[in-house]
Amino acid sequence: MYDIIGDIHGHADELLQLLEKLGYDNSKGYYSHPERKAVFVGDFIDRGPKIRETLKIVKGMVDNESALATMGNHEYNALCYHTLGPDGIHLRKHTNYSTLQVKATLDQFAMFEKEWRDYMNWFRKLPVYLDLGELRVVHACWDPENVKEIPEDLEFTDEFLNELHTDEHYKKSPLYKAIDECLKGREVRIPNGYSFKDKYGKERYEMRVKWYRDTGKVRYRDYYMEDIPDLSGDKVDQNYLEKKYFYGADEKPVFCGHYWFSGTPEIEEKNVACVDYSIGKEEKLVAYRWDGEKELSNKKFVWISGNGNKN
Ligand SMILES: [Mn+2]
Repeated sequence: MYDIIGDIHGHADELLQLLEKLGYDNSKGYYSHPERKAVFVGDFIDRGPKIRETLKIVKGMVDNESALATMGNHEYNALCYHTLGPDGIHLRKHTNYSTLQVKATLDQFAMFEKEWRDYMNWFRKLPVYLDLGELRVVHACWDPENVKEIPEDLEFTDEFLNELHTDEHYKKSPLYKAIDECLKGREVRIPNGYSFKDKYGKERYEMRVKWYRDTGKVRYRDYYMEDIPDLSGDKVDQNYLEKKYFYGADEKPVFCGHYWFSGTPEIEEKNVACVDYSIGKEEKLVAYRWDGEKELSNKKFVWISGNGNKN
């Protein structure tokens, strides 16, 4: 059975505490559990104080088959940040914004360039999603149509990343959109000229949505990841949705990270749970202890509180 572990963002101390709480130990030279496997949802890097240690623990477990891992948008962004396009400019441009996001990682690897390159080569092979029979794991959003678009043996080589950034693919091909939604979630245009400011203070006209809510019934407050007070009580205007599909109640349980949730971990739906409760902001590093159940339960969350958390 599996323990699904949320976004770590360089918080290796809390990761070790969580693994110990879950009954994993280091007796084999990597963390393992006699009966269970961990599944990491990605976002190992950026922000936190111990990124190298985090990668060492996670990769050590994956290499020795005591864990599986999916790619997060931060690993993907790191690859693009370091990959040159045909014009000699990086695929992820080195703006103040993108550089701020990767600063902790760059600083901590400044003296360890080869080690960083080796980890990036490992990122290239991380799967975008994991379908484990009765259980699904993806960093941000599961949509069966997206999953079908993505080849199982996909590797994020320089060539492939460059191909994704050509006009033919970038922000428009089914493959690009499938990878983008798996890693970053579904975003929809906000109606009537409304916008909001993200956590970096950047003005956003598209909203991340709860892709497992019934788009025909839901109100904005239960669909949008951020509140827009003027829209909150209205039913979602389906004309603004590129896709009306949502992850239905009869689908297999799916786990994601990515959304910087706060407070006490709770399932999102009977078959959907997010395990990112913002250890990147010193809140909680969360796991879900899955024992094969089709209906998920709030009782199965296990977590470690970060320094910024008084709970
Ligand atoms: Mn993320």
